[in-house]
Amino acid sequence: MKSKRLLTPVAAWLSLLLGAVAFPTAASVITNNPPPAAAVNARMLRYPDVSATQIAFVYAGDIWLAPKTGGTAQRLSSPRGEEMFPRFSPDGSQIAFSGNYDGNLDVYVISAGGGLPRRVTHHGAPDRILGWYPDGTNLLYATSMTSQKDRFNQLYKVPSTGGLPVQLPVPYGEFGAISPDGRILAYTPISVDFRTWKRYRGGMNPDIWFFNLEKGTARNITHDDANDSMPMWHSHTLYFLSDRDENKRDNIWAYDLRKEKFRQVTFFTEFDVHFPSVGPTDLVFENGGHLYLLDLITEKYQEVEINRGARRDFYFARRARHRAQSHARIRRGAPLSGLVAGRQMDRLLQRSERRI
Ligand SMILES: [Ca+2]
Ligand SMILES: [Ca+2]
Repeated sequence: MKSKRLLTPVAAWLSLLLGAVAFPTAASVITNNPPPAAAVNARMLRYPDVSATQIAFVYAGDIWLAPKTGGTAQRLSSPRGEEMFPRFSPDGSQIAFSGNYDGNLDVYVISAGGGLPRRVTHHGAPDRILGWYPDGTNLLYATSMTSQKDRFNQLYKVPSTGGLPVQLPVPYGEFGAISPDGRILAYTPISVDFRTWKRYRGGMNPDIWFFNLEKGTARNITHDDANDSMPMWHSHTLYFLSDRDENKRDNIWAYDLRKEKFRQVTFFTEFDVHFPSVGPTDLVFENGGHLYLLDLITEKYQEVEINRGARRDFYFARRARHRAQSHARIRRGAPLSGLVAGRQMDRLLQRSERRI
């Protein structure tokens, strides 16, 4: 009995000791030995757009810029709020985006070269940027500010320099784009683009409509029970996203406006194409977390390689963010001053790069 009573406290003490030793050891493995850069999953590159020379995309809630040909990405925005849907102006000099800085989404415009963004919308409802008018001076966005219900959006036009928004004369709108001559709005009244549904065929799938802004007439273009969304104008072609192929996988499709015929452009079978956007000579989209660039002349596409240096930046960005923000002393209620943190963070990232 004596030995049994002795063994029990000794065993308990040993297990406590081992536990105390084991925890810091495990923690040190996690904090001091990050996985090699090649193993870091930096594929979450979302909501891209392309100009004549650059690709803008969102990673970890910030907007990044990379050369159109691939290479090292540079971070354009640093506030803690999430930015979405960067959209280049037609000349590529400015980027409109939606940012959530004080509890709801608003539209901002920032120079593609960096600096302070300019706030464009101010309503308490979420305002999701869709793109620029071809004139380069107005923006198209979707908002529920006058929907009287938050279950659907309507389309609005607003000057990129700010001002009173004007509602477009269609009852609902989720995604849309203005034709190069400014006469036709291509749009979807509803959307499943933020859903996780696969191979869905039902009443929530949108069709793409053409609304003639001069005549006030509307025409259903796609007439299909598949998802037809994200209309993008280029010359005499309307590109769009659709899961109308035999695999019911979202791919890029094209509608020839002169021949009035559809053709499939991309043929992904494993993952859906997400959130494509068109630029002057290319179309960019995300598939499986990677970015792809599609040449609008040849309609051939290839992955855009964001190089290892940038991927390392992404990894260290997670840890450097908090240190940089504390250096910058961002005041509550003034999150845009976080752009100052961007410069601090860049310096920390450079130091991190030198260490590895
Ligand atoms: Ca952000
Ligand atoms: Ca808003």
